[in-house]
Amino acid sequence: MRRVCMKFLCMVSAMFIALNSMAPMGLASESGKIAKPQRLILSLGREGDRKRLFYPDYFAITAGKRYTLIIQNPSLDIHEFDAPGLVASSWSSDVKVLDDIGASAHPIATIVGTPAEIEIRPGGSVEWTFVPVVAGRYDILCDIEDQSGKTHTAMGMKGTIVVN
Ligand SMILES: [Cu+2]
Repeated sequence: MRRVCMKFLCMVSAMFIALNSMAPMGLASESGKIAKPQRLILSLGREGDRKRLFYPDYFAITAGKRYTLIIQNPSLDIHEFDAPGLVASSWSSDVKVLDDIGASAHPIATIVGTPAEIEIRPGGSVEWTFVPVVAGRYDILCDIEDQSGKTHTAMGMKGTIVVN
């Protein structure tokens, strides 16, 4: 039993090391320069509203390609972007914190590495640059609770990112 556990642990840690240290494939273009990431926009609610929804609630992306997911909160409430499965199976470059939404936004912090959970206040945005490595279907959630004690996800704020 112990041996099996050790084997499993070794396997998991080898996968973790591989994910964290590998130079993601498919990044270099033929000229040798690193390809620009494809930009995707995810909105946490909509401007001025209190709906508990992601817009859009579905993305299909490709393993091995580099993406910048722009997560913005134009709504009146704080929201989260949680995608634990996707984060664990992706190579993360960095997370930029911006002071606004859209073209006038300026980065005020850059966190190098892997985001655990991203919480964004109204009027802010975050840009997560990553390469999905493992194909699969990953949930996106918002664990913020309303006064009722229900999470936003329980109220409908959920989505899916499919990695092909
Ligand atoms: Cu929320």
